[in-house]
Amino acid sequence: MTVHAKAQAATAVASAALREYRHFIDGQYVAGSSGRTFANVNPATGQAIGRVHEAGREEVEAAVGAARAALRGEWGRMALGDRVEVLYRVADGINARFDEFLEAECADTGKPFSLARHVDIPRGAANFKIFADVIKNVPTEAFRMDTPDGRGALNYAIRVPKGVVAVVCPWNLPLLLMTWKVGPALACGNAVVVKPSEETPATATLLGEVMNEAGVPRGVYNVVHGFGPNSAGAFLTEHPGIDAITFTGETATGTAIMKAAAVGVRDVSFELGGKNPALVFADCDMDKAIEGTVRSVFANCGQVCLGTERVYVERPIFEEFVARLKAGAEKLTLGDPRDPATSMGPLISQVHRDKVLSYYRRAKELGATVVTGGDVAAMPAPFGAGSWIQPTIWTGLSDDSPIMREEIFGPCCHVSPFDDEDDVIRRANDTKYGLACTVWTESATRAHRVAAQMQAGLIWVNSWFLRDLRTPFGGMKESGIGREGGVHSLEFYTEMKNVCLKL
Ligand code: NAD
Ligand code: 6OD
Repeated sequence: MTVHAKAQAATAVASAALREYRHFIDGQYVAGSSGRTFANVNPATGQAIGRVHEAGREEVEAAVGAARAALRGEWGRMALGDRVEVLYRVADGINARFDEFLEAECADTGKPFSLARHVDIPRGAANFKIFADVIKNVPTEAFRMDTPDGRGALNYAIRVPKGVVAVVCPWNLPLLLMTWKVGPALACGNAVVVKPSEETPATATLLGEVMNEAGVPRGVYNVVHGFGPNSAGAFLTEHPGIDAITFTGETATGTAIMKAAAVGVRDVSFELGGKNPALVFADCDMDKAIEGTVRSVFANCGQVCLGTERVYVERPIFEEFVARLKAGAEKLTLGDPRDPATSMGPLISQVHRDKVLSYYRRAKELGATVVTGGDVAAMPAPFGAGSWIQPTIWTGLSDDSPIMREEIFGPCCHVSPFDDEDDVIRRANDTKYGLACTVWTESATRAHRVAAQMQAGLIWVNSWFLRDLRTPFGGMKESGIGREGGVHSLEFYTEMKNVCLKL
């Protein structure tokens, strides 16, 4: 791990005037009626960079009311072709203000600009474009049926929007994950009320301006800020005017939201936690496996739900793999998020760092061999008060250790040897989660055989986080409910009505 001695332009972010984040309701920025605000902190510096208004029930009521009115108004009547054009303009609007989104996302998360420039912001725009294309091209189903009079009947299905959709988001990929849900929701003709994470209010707020500039009718896109329980998140998901809830975040939060959704029998789509395995076979291309595993463990400082936290390596290559993974981790450069040489940022907050550090301590207590890392990362000014942490690799723990069973969501993994394909599949599947998995092998036969047996919604062979947005995305077991992506998103964001026409 390298730490940059030079501390340059991030100071500009830290010393800039405090931004104020208001709710975006009915096409306008509004302050909270309670007058309550909370601090928005840049995790790279630990400094407050903004104040965020906290929504009470009153703002949630106004946002849901605005969304319902939008459905009754111009948006509800808009022709599909016009809606598609509007969504293209939203995508263009994000691209036109690319640098503003980039600044805002990196200030909220501390992530390297190089990462957000290539992943978060372009995907924010693509999420509108792709779902505009999907809705434009989706066919419907029709059945010609026989009837006793010989004249027959024609059945055809019509898709209609669900209504007002609550979109509750996490902090790790704020714009990417929010638009991944707002894009298809709007493409299908719904109106949304978004609750961004309390840690990352900026890009959801900025998107309100883009929506207005793109000609999205007021009330279609609303944002309320605040926390989860007894705050905006709970007020929103409990609101009877919400027709469906789409949520990305922790499994425990999903459980609470599902209880709220039960009242009124509202539909849910959940992308939740993971404890994802990597299976590295002796017949892999070692260079590819190392490069991919370094990314899947450490990208975004390990704060990716799809990231690898358990690595299983076939015994003949175990020692070499661990040595090369260690070298890869130690090459990561922590430093100014603006510096193109920086490859790893901080964790999202001191609170999250405390949680990750508790696992670092626990691993040592349980007798793990600390291959590299294991502690906070000491950083020079102005990053000294940021939530930096060392990339960490362990070996030597058993499969039933909490390090191997609980989601840590930090830049760390445990590497274990294995001897037998069937046995490693069993061990990798022995978890309550089922989100993602990577398989590293040059044998196509093995790749198919193993992929077929993995209990995970997403299986990458010789790659990681390679995304085609037309494909089904989601988790098995406690990693989620439902699939989004391509036409699968339409299943959640629309209701289908069957029309039976007697001929
Ligand atoms: P979180 O569950 O703590 O919070 C997510 C959102 O839910 C926030 O906006 C929060 O304010 C809100 N919230 C919290 N309690 C709520 C409640 N009772 N009612 C309504 N809203 C509530 O998750 P996080 O810490 O922001 O994100 C990290 C977690 O998200 C990790 O577990 C990670 O695996 C998961 N995640 C999953 C995916 C996926 O695609 N499966 C993607 C990203 C993150
Ligand atoms: O790429 C996506 O569509 C997606 N939902 C990614 C999730 C990443 C989790 O942190």
